[in-house]
Amino acid sequence: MKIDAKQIIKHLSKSNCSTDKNFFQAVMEVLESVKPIVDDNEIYNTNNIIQRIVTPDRVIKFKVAWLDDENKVQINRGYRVQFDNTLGPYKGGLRFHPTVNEDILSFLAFEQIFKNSLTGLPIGGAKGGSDFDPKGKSDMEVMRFCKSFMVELHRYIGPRVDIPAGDIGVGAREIGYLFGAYKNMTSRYEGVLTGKQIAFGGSNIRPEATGYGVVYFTQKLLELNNMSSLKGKICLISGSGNVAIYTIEKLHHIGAIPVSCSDSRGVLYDKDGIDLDLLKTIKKDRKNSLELYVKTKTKAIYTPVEDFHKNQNNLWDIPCFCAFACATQNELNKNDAKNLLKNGCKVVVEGANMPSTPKAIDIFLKNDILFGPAKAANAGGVAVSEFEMSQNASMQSWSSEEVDKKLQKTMCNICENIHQTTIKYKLGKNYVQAANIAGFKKVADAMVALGV
Ligand code: NDP
Ligand code: 2IT
Repeated sequence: MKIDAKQIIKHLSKSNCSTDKNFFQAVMEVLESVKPIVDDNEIYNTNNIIQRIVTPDRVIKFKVAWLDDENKVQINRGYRVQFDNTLGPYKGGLRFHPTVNEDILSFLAFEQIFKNSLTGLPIGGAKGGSDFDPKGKSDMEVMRFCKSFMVELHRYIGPRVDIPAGDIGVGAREIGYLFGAYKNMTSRYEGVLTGKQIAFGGSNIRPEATGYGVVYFTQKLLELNNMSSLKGKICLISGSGNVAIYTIEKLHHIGAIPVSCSDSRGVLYDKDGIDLDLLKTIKKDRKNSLELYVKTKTKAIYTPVEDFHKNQNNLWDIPCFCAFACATQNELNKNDAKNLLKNGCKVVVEGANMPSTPKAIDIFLKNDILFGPAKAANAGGVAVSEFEMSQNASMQSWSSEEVDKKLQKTMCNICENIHQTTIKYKLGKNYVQAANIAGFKKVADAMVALGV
């Protein structure tokens, strides 16, 4: 069977009413990547694997009505995209952000299938969330929203059915309120959400897992490519949320020099290395601007978004050895990629989901910048989520050391697996294609084995 990716997108467009720009971008990348194994494998054709894998099992959409602090009823949209449960129960985060819509969640749920496959753990792919914006809301408003959200969501999830977790705008606080609501509504104390606090069934190292995993993955990638380690190297990081902060923390642990971070309002550059305690204090309640940092560290430079391009402080203009994109989708474009190249960057790794545009990835691949794609590099978060599920199911709690060791092993295995895939399929250093092939093959073969 010959894949015609454009034809498949056309077919998908007909069955979707929204403009699915992000979803189609994610689908296109996977379909282009897996051509070599699908074109030569008739069994995938007989079983119509491509059409099946790009079509979500179900998209659940619901209304979330909640009371604000002035006792006014507010309405938001809630979603859960249960994309595929071939390898295990649906698994993936919840995102609360004003930009959330079906397109964004479909792309994230689709990516999650292959990421979860790469972990080697028994988990399928899903994503959910709401256009609710936790920013500027009181604690009680967030709690009431989470409760209303769970009133609807609890019908569709369960520890062997679908296990949500955090993502942008959903951290330990939101997971706590969501878990409390589920427990109260069902009278069941079970591992239905991951990213819980330790006191009520959370796993050690889950908050750190994605960021630490990104760095473990990068270290292995450098080793397999006979490149020098990150020690003493200048690193750029975008974002200043969960993934960015723990990427910075692990980079400090191993003696690298993380010099930047960012948020939706601006970019911070501290050539002496980001002061992590100060950053954590500023970002604790997710309200403050990074501008506060330069009040304490006067040599650091803060550039608000409005001033980008007026000077040289746009994040990806800063010279570095390695760049970690840890904020959001499509945050790193063609021009950013050119700037990184011009300034001698040797490695780019994706901590966020799909942060690089296809044109940016093209530039990395054509110019020998070693590129670690999101599906592989940021899988540490969901891997430790699965460890949390295991601990909950067996009523146990593993030590930080134990979880960290398992996380390191998982990230090294993922890197080794996609490295071997580049060799087997003669892909050079194209780890994007390798991650897609390795992630896809496991799901596709299982789909065939399970029948329709
Ligand atoms: P957080 O909510 O903790 O932090 C998100 C960060 O990204 C904030 O600094 C935020 O800035 C910034 N950001 C978000 N949207 C935008 C935007 N449109 N433009 C500029 N900056 C933006 O989320 P996480 O750190 O958890 O998630 C970051 C990325 O990592 C996402 O792509 C997520 O899907 C991915 N990811 C997360 C995992 C996890 O375990 N949490 C696991 C794997 C991937 P501001 O505060 O100003 O909005
Ligand atoms: O994108 C992701 O992998 C996550 N947001 C984490 C998902 C999870 O279930 O821990």
